[in-house]
Amino acid sequence: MRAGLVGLILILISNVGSAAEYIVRFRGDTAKGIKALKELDGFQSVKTFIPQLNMAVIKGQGLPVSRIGEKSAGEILYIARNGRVRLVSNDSVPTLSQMESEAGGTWGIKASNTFEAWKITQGDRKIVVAVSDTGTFMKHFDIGDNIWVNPGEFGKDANGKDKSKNKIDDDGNGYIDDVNGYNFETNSPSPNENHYHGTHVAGTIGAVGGNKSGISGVNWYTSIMTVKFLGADGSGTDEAAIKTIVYAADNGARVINCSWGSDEANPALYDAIKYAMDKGMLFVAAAGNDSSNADKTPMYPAAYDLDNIVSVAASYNDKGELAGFSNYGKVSVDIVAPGDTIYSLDTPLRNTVSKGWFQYLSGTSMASPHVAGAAALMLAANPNLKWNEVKAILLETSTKKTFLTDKVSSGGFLNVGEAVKKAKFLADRTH
Ligand SMILES: [Ca+2]
Ligand SMILES: [Ca+2]
Ligand SMILES: [Ca+2]
Repeated sequence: MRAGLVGLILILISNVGSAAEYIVRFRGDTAKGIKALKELDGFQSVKTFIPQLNMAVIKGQGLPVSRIGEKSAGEILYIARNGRVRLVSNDSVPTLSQMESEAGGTWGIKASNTFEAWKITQGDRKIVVAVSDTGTFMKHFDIGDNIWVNPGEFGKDANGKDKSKNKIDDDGNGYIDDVNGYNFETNSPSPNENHYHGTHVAGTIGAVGGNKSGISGVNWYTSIMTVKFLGADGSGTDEAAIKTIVYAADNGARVINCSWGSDEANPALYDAIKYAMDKGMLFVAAAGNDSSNADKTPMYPAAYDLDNIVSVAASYNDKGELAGFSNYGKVSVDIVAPGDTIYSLDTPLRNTVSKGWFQYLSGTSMASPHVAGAAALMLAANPNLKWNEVKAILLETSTKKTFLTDKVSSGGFLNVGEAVKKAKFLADRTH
C-alpha cells in the first residue's frame, strides 16, 4: 500500500514538471506577441524564433492547440504542437548481389521513360533540389559532384581563410558555414548522413550519371541541397522540418523532396509550405505507406490542400500498378511513380548488416524522389517554368491508366520523357 502511494505521488509530480513544446504564430509585432504569451496560463519560456514565418517555438504545458485555418483575433494567431514526423520507407533487407548498371538504368528510371528525357537533357547543376531528410553521405563516389555548393560560403574570405570553415556567416543568411546545406537536427553546418534514407533519396534524384560507375539518378547533373532534420531513428520534430523548408526556399532551391510525414495536421508546417509556394518552390511529398485512402486517412504534409504540393504514390512495376503498401486518394494524391525495390545509394559507414555502397529500398519515400528528380530535369530543359507549370505538366503528361483513375488526381504514372519534352517545347516556343 505504502509503496503504491509513493508511486502515485511520483507520477503526479512528474506530470506537473513535464513541459511540452509548441509552435506559435504571431499576428505581427513580436514584442506584443511575447507579451501575450506571458499572459497565457501554462506558458513557460521561448526556445527559439523562426522569423520568416513570424513564429516562436516555446515551452509550456496544456496550451490550447488550433487546427489548420483556425486563427484568433489576438496577437497570437494560433498555437500548434511541436510534434514529430517520420520517414516513409519500409524496412527491407538490402540485396547487394545485383548491381544494376549505370547505362542500363534502374527499373524505376526505365519504367518512367527517363531515357527519352535524357535525349533532351541530362540535367543542369544550376538547378537546386533540396532533400529534407536524414542527410546525405557526402563521401559517396556517385553523388559528390552533384552536391550543392553555396557560393556565399565557398572560397577564401578577406583573411585568406576557407569560408566554409571560418565560423563566419559569410553570406549573411543566418547560418554559419552552410556550404552544402544545414543540419537542423543538431543545429550545425554539416548535413552528413547518420542513417541511410536521405542518401538513397538523394541518389534517385541525382546520383552522378556518365561516370561509368554505380547508377544514374533521374538527373546526371544537378545540385542536391541537403537540409537534414531526421535523426538516426528516422524521426524529427515539426520545428526542424519547418526550418528545412524555410531554408531551402530562402536559399535558391526550386524543388524540395519530403519523404516523411505523420497523421497529425500542423498549421505551422502548413504555413511553412505556403511560404515556400510564395517563394516559388515546388513541394514533392511521399503519400505514405499505410495502404490507405489518404482522402479519408491522410498523412501530412502530402495531404495538405496546398497547390505547390505534389503527393506521390508508389508503384511496384512498369505498368504503374500501385504497390500494396502505398497510400492513394483521388483528391489528395496526385501521381504514381516507381517506389518498390528501388536501387540507389547506401552509406557504407553505417553500422548495420549492409555496409554497402548501394541497396534496394521500398516505400513512397522512394517514389517521391523520382518525381522531384523529374521536376529538376524539366527545369534543366526550361528554367523559366514556374512551380505551378511544372506541376501541371507532370500531371498532364503522366501515362493514364484506367486502374489509376480513382486512385490519384492525374489518373497516371510518371512519364519523365513526356514531361521534359513538354517543358522543352514551351522553352522553344517562347524564344
Ligand atoms: Ca551562411
Ligand atoms: Ca563561413
Ligand atoms: Ca554513376
